Amino acid sequence: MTKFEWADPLLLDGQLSDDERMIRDTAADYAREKLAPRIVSAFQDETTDPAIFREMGELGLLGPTVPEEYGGAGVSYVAYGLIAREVERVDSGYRSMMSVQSSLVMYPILAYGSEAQKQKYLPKLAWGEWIGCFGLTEPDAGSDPGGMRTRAEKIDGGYRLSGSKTWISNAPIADVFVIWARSDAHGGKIRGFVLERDVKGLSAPRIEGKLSLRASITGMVMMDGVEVPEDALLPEVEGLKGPFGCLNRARYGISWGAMGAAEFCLHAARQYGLDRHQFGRPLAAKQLYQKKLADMETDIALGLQASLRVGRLMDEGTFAPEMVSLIKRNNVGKALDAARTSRDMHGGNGISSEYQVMRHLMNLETVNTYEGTHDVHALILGRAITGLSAF
Ligand code: TGC
Ligand code: FAD
Repeated sequence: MTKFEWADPLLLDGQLSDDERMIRDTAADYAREKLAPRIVSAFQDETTDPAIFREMGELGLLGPTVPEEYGGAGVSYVAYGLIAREVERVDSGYRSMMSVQSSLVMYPILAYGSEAQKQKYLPKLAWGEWIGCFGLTEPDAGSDPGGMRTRAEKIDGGYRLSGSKTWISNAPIADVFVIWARSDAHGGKIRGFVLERDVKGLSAPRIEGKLSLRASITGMVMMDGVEVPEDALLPEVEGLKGPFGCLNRARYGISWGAMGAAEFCLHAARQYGLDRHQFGRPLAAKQLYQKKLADMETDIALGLQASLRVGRLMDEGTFAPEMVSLIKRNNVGKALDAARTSRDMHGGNGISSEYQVMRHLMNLETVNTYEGTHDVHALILGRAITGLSAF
C-alpha cells in the first residue's frame, strides 16, 4: 500500500524517465516564472510576445523531438507531451505557439523536407530565431481540407501559388509558412511548400477580436500569385497524409496540454473551496463540492494515463492515428468540463480574470475545435469501429 497523492493520483511521475522528469521540470519552471506573470495582461490586451519563441528555443522546448544535428533536443514524444502540459497549465495559446512551431512546422520539414531544407530551417526554428506557421484551413475548407482551393501552378524554375488560408496560428508574425496546396504538376495532388515572409504576393493579416486564445496571434494567409523556386516544394510527401502526419503529432501534444489546463482548474477549485467559507464551513467540506473535485480528478488521471500510453507507442513507432483521435477528443472534452465546473465552483469570482479559470474555459473552446473538431474525431473513431464513413 502507498499513500494516495491527490496531485498525482496514479503516480504518473514514477512512470517517467529521469530525462523526462528533468525536461518536465524545466518547462514547469519556465511556465511558472516567465509565462504565468505575463498571461493575464496578454490575454486582456490581446497581445502576443514574439520573444516567447526565443525563450522557449533557448530551453530546448521547440521541436524537442527533432534530432540534435538539426538543432532539436532529440527527446521522446512523452517529453514533448510533458512540455505541452506544463505550458498549457498557464495558457492554451502559449501551448499553441509551441506546438505549431514543433509539430506543424518543424516536423514536416524534418519528415518530408530535403537535406538542404532541414539544414536551412530547422536550427533557426529550434532556436526560436524564426517563427513558423502551418496553412491548411481555408475559408471554405475547414473540417474537409480535401476541399481546399489553393493551387500551385508549375512555372519555369518553380511554382506559382494562389489562394487563401484562414485561422492560421502565428501567421502575422511568421517568418516561415508551411502551405498545403493542390499542385497541377502533380496530378492535382496536395503538396507542401515552404514560403518565406518577404516573398512577393504574400500577406498575413491578423484576425482581430477573438474571445478565446487571445495571447496567441492568428491570421489569414493571402497568396496572390506567389512565385517560389523549385526547392520550396517538400519533396518527400504527397496527398493529405502529409498534413495529417503533422496533425497526429500536434493532436497528441494537445491531449497532454488540455490536461495541464484542466489540472490548473482542479487545483484552483480545490484551493478556493478550502479558503472560502459559506454556511459556516469551507465550501470544500460540502458533498456536492467534493463530488465535482472527484470527477475532475478522475478525468484528469485517466486522460494523462491515456496520453502517456499513446506517447510510449509513438516513441516505439507503433501508434495508430485513431488512438490520437481518441485522446485528443476525450481529453479536450474533459478539460472543457473541468474548466466549466471550476468556473462554477468559484461563484461570481469565477468570471474574473484574476481567478483565471474563465480564461482557460474560453481557450478550451478553441482547442475543442482546432486540429479536428470534437465531432470530427468522433467520426474518425466511428469509421474505425464500423468500417463506414459518416463524414
Ligand atoms: P481520408 O480519405 O480519410 O484520408 C486521405 C489520406 O490521408 C491519410 N490519412 C492519414 N494519414 C496519416 N495520419 C492520419 N491521421 C490520417 N488520416 C488520413 C489516408 O490514409 C489517406 O491517404 P492516401 O495515401 O490513401 O491518400 O481523408 P478525408 O478527406 O476523408 O478526411 C476526413 C477527415 C475528417 C479525417 C479529415 O479531413 C480531418 O481530420 N479533418 C479535420 C481537419 C483538421 O484537423 N484540420 C486541422 C487544421 S491545422 C490546425 O487546426 C492547427 S491549430 C494549431 C494550434 O494553434 O495549436
Ligand atoms: P467547420 O468544418 O465548418 O465545422 C463547423 C461545425 O460542423 C463543427 O461543429 C463541426 O464539428 C461540424 N461538422 C463538420 N463536418 C461535419 C460532418 N461531416 N458531420 C457532422 N458535423 C460536421 N488551421 C490551420 O490550418 N492552421 C492553424 O494554425 C490553425 N490555427 C487555428 C487557430 C484558431 C484560434 C482557430 C479557431 C482555428 C485554427 N485553425 C487552424 C483552423 C481549425 O483547424 C478549423 O477551425 C477546424 O478544423 C474546423 O474547421 P471550420 O472552422 O471550418 O469548421
